[in-house]
Amino acid sequence: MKKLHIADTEEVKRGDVTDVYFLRTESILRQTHQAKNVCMEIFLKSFPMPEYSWGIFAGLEEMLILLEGRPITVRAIPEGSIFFARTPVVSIEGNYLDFGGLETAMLGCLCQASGIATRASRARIAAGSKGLFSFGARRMHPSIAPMVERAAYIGGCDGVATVAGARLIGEKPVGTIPHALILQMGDTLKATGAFDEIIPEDVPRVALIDTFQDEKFEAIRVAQAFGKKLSAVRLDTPGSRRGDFREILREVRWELDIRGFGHVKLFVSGGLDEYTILELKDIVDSFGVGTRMSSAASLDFSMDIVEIEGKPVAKRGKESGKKSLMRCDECMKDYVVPYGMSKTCDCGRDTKDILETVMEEGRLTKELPNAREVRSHSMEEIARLTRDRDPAEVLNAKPI
Ligand code: PCP
Repeated sequence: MKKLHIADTEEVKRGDVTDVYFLRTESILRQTHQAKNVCMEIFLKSFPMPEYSWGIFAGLEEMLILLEGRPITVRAIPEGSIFFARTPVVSIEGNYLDFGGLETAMLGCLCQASGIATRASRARIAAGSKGLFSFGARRMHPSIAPMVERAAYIGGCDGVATVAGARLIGEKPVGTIPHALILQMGDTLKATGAFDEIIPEDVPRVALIDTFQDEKFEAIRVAQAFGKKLSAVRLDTPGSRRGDFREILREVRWELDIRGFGHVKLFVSGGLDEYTILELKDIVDSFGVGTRMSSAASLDFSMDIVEIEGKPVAKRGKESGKKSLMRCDECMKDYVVPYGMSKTCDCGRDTKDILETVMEEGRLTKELPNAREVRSHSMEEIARLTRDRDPAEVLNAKPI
């Protein structure tokens, strides 16, 4: 059977996904016996958008899978942590020949996942306590869908849509009804009725109401037909009909409420991001976010030598020497200091080094947290960052 155009785990671990100049570097270092024991740091020079002032670190678990068994030591901030530009998120020590050739793959694990997790966290902050679901796997290569949805979940999604993504994070997949079902059955009520008859009872009954008719009248129709059984109506209204989407949603809410259907929630999808969520969150109960989350801008981490044989050295534009990243948990402020140095926060509190040793001589120093635990850590960090602050200000969004 033909293979998809992807590199499998073995090929990536073997170093096949590497820029060829690293292979050439390795052979030159071997033949000249010039390979050195180095300390390399991974950090982000700057965020891709001016609105971003922090990110959510993701992809560490996959990066460590690539490094397992190699005689190196890794310190990293915990997956799911908030991080800032120009702060080291990973520090690796060992002989360059034992890990240097994996730079391409290691950064690839971190850049894309952190980009998605960061965009998801922004949607999380915008949505507050409203439902937030990852609906964007269809916009990315199918082979990475589990990674994409794990990152979206870590960033703050309450659930994911693909079976493989849900399996990876240990949750049940979440979904409603596609237009394809309604179009083939010819009517929204018929399709919702068939769903209700055939799909197990523990799956919420969510009627998609933008296929044929005006959403207001379809909402009334399905609510009258299904009453208490109806959990929500989903509006995936196409751009050509969207007009003032907020007004449409407000009207649907009004019409449902005055007829005693206050229990029917509003579920929205299509073209959403943190900014549209901010505009709709006071009316909408759940958001399904696809493209803007799954294809979020990659965060361009780089990996640079900062020590050679224990002596500080770095290229121009990069501070040399092994570092500690001292965080004040109260202020969520970080201080980059020479490794092992203590630092008191400007607020007077102690700080602690959040670059924790996670791998020694190629073996994990502790069991890695599962996806749910990583997400919990991320939610705690976001809560600290956003405490007593307006979501729009945290997101550097235009005030609503
Ligand atoms: C899309 C599908 C996804 C939504 C929109 C993601 O609608 O419902 O869940 O949209 P986004 O990528 O713009 O955020 P359709 O493409 O109409 O698909 P379907 O009929 O299967 O719902």
